[in-house]
Amino acid sequence: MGAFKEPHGGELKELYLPERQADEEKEKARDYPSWDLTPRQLCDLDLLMNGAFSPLEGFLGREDYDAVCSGMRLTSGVLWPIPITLDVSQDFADGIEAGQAIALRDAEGVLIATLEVSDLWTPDRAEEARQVYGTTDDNHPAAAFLLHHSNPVYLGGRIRGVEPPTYYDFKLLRDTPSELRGRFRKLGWRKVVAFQTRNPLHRAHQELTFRAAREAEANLLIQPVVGMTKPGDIDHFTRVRCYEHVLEQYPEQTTALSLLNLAMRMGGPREAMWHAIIRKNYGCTHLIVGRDHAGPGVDSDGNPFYGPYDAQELLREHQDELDITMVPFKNMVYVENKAEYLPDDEVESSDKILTLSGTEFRRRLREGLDIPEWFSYPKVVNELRKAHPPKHEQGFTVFFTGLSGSGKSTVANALMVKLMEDGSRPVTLLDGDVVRKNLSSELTFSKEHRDLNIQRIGYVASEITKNRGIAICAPIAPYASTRRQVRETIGAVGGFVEVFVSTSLEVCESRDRKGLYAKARAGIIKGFTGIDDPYEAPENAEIVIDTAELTPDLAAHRILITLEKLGYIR
Ligand code: PPS
Repeated sequence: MGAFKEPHGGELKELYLPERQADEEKEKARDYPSWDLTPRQLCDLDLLMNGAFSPLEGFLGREDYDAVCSGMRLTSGVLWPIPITLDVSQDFADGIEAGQAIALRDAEGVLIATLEVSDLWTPDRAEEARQVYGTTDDNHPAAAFLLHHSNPVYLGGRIRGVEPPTYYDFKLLRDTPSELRGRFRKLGWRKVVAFQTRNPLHRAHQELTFRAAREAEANLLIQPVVGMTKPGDIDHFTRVRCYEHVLEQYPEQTTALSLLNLAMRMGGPREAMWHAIIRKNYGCTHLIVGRDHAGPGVDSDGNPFYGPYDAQELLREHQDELDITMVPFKNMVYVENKAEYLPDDEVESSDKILTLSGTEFRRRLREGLDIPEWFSYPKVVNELRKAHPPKHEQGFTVFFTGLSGSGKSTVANALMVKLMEDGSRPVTLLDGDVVRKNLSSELTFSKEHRDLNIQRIGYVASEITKNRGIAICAPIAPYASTRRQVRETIGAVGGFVEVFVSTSLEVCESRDRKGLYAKARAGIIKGFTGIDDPYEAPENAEIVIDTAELTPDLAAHRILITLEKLGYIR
């Protein structure tokens, strides 16, 4: 069958052992040194074992690695653009020798595969970044990964697959290359155009993909990446629900959806080649390649890492050898007077074009504003709105900090009651004293324990915030760096508003409600904040309140007004 000619002149390399041998391997592996796979290694291993990375039969050995980095080919001469390597810690590598087998396990300790180590070496990872991605700039996700997060030693060798990693989500949409080839065969799809994506699809995408397939007289495979994409991308759960809605828009029997557990590198032209090889392995005959395919964004000087058409050019150069056809992505625009999408080179000068930039789309989504139907499908917009609610439906944390006796708890209580009266979301108060009695009951007031206490409060608050509730925290939190960490953690999942209760030490000490300042001055309590332990005042708190000047009621009211201004309440 012409359309299903095997890639690289060879067969699909599935690396799974037959069942009996897999059972024996599991037994043997009990005595092997065991490596816990990182999320990225698990994605790579999954696609190695299921044949998506054919003709690779394991993690690259040193010679293949050098050849791939410098010349985009394996030592056999076969094109392979991205080094697939197993990076391990120095400690782990110190106990390993070439010729030995190791166990590769997932985060829960399940044996996924064993590796017959043939090579063990310390690569020059900066050189790898330069050769493969053309940069060592930290803004490039793959270069930053190599320079700051990868492990220093690489192990190469053949893989013996024991069991595929378990994924509990969208099982019916996850296919191995042989499953997908089988489906194409069964459906009689001799030509298949693949579309790679890591973003939600809107109407323009539906139009361009369908047009690409029609022009190639082929069927269409939407194959989005659900492994690892660019940091900051929309989570794959939301995206896949969106893709399922978009699938309904294609004529029946023309288009399939299948998820790809790929860990993307954002490697531009080389990554486009890699995507083509993978799609070929999945039985596709064409791949749509857009402007700046798998682009990593801009470098620290604001310049793009790759030219917008570099990926298309590289793939065009190698498409015959790879035996997959590159289909350039057409820029589709909505022509209002014709009420349809057209490629921009087919637009006439009298046509009225409507556009909505990505930035404007995200702003409207964020602020709950109208998104026109010509731009996207209502069901898709609805999914995205659910995942990214406007600010007044997002969770947030109000984080009080200030000296003991500054009035944090009183104002925090008043604020809690007012927010409960408003009733928009559930409210939890994590007061310093109360936390110390429960969550942190075993902790002292040493620097380490205070940090741990604040980290615990931050963790609970971030969970509440993520789940769209309101967390009010009121510890002393005397150290700026710990507060910064908490701000970062919570800011990534919702709102964070810091309230500095700036009531002076003199006032706090004169109040001395619990008599603790007197004890601290007398040396009975050691390491008391403001007396013989530092309080680092915040420099960029959203709100500053001095309870010597404001009643708790007014203070809480001021915070409410700020929350309203910031858009968290209405
Ligand atoms: S911290 O630094 O954020 O972990 O402190 P926190 O958990 O908010 O606990 C502060 C309350 O503990 C009482 N207390 C002390 N505070 C400061 N320093 C020392 N050494 C200390 N020992 C006990 C004090 O009553 C604080 O209560 P508040 O509500 O802040 O007045």
